[in-house]
Amino acid sequence: MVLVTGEILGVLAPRERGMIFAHSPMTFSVAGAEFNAAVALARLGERVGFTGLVGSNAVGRVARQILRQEGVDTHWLASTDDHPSGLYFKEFYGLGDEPRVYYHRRASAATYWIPPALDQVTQVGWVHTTGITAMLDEGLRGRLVSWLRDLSPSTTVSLDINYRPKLGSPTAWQQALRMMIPVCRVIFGSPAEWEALTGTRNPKALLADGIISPEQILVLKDGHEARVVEAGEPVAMQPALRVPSVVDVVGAGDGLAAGVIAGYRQTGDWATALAWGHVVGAYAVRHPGDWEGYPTRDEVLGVLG
Ligand code: KDG
Repeated sequence: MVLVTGEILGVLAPRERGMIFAHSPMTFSVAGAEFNAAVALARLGERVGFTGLVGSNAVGRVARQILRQEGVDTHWLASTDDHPSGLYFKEFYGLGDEPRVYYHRRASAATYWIPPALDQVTQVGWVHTTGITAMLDEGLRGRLVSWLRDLSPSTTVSLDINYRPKLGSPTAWQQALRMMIPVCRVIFGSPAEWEALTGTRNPKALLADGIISPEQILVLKDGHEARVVEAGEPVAMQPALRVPSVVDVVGAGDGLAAGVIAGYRQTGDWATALAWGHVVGAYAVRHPGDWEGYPTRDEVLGVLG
């Protein structure tokens, strides 16, 4: 089983491209990088659970409904009346593919999450989280890092860096990653994220500088290709899929990570895992919403033939 942890947010996005203005018709959904990954993993046939804390507002209620509908185990998802779940606005405006995002998440329910006791996660073989969670709150980060450190050595821990400059300065991100990286085995990140946060995108330099260790696996991804690097050496590479047009890029990276995790767990082969990741990322960008367009396992296998 894969257990995913992080913050679940409400998402408000206008129905049409353009700036949000008075009386803009809006759609409401829930997302968050780790929520997205959990949905993708479930669609890909993994047994998945989500651990986190949601408010007892509409965000928490809808999140629980969606996770259950998608087949994600919500047994480890707690609710609180004391703090609301966070929200974000997504506004498609301007020339680029990336929307503008506005966060409303300070001191949200998620920052008060208490990790499950270790004897409740003995059947978990893989734990996935992202740098976003580590950046939300210092206390949360401390609890997360010590929980990850105390997990059984047979549990693989993966981290998607998910650099979001709005959540803190590069220095604050560097501090968070210095704590997170040593407790993770598989680290997803784009070459641009590594460069912004460490000064280099070269895996050998990351090793030489002691930022990563030889036992760690890097999944380097960008819009063009993805690579798996072990002990500084590339072990697999796959070019990204071409898509006719991009509708919404948000959630593509989470889907790619989930595709790689599910693909690796189900085939044991990194090149196949990257191919799965690209199909999930390609489906994601073709549909509005963070996670709504993720494919099922059968759809992934259908594309790959
Ligand atoms: O990767 C998708 C996330 O960016 C989105 O769901 C919101 O969690 C979020 C964040 O911090 O940007």
